[in-house]
Amino acid sequence: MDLVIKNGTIITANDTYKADIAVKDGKIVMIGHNIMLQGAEMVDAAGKYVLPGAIDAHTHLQMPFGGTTSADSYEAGTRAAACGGVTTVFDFVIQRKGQGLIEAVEGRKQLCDPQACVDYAFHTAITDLTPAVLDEFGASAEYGVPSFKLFMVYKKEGLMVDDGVLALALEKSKETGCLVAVHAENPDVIDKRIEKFISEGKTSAWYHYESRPEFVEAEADKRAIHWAKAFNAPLYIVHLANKEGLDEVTKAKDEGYEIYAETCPQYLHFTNEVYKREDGRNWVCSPPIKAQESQTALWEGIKRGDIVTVATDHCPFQSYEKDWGINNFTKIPNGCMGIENLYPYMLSEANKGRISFNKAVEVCAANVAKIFGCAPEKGTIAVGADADIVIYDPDKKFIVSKDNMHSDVDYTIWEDVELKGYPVMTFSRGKLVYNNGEFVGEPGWGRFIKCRPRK
Ligand code: DUC
Ligand code: ZN
Ligand code: ZN
Repeated sequence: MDLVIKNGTIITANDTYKADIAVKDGKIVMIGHNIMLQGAEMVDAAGKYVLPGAIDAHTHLQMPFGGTTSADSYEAGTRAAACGGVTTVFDFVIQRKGQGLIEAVEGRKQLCDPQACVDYAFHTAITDLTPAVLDEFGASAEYGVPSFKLFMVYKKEGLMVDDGVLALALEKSKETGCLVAVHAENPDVIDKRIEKFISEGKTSAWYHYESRPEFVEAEADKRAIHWAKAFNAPLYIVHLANKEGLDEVTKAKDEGYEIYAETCPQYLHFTNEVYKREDGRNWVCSPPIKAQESQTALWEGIKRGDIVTVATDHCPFQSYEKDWGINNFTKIPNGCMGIENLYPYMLSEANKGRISFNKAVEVCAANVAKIFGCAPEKGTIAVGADADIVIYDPDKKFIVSKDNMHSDVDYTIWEDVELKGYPVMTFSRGKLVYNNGEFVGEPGWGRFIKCRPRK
């Protein structure tokens, strides 16, 4: 036996109970009372909560974007993940024009493998849906990547696909047990609004929000849901940030369609007021953070179960890169950080009473594993599961600052946010990777997780 975690309160998506956990060869092998094993390392978790590691379903590590590359390498991003209790990271592979799906994934895997400090999996963002790529859906699923993202925006950046492609992908995903995810915003309306604001000299970060407000996202959510319904195909909407789109998700789910909505901590904590700040560019991401009404609706959506996952869209840039847009919001690289803040923030909200701890575990871990095909090994604490475990001190006070974060970025949008409770240890397959403020893992430890297609 390698490790015994004693006296803690175990919290999964469904249960809360006191028990000890025994770990061997990276797996949970026993859960019970008074487990005493010779030679095993003992961790006393009395007064602490013992949770499954979070799974960040949405990251963009070292991604070429916005005229640069996102600032966290695979090493820095997964190091920060470990320190925030995230033990599996789903990163986006961007398919280049003419590239095959598996070819694209293998290229990224080579980059990630020696760097990853926690386990990782991929979704592929399809930018060039040729007949050969469509035929590769099944093979990609067999390879371990059964989920694809389609950008309904970023036309000029060469990432966008049109509705025809979206419809084809949905139809094929249904046949092959894959899942299509969308970044939903309306590109034409955005482009015209940007043109107008720039011509009027309206160049501050506030006009990033104004160029893509609630209705721009809602229209695309509705359109994507329309196509998913037409093919009776499952659909996952990434980073949903607006109330009207969420209402459409609720309606479709009530009608029996398999529609999943994800939101992000930045949409749950901040409102569009941040874009009025002098440093508002630091919060520029797409879709932008919306008004209070949407934020309130997102929390209600989580409680009702219409938003099923919370993930980060972690895509940070250094402050000098954000500064490119001081005088023109269109020059700000889009993206925010959150990989180290996701679980501590959601657990803190649970600790403050907004949601239950079980709900926080459900949306940050259990549901992600189920939806993307890596349950029951990931996302829960159970015999046979990977020993991805977070020990959480509900009494620890923590104020976020760039100085106590572990990524490579020189600022954080979460600066000065006060959290009630904080992770004190993270285990990745039984190995201690974070201990009381310090990263103690190693690059290359993380493994590629092969996800399974849907039945
Ligand atoms: N949105 C961002 O803000 N950054 C990366 C990609 C995206 O869709
Ligand atoms: Zn996106
Ligand atoms: Zn994204």
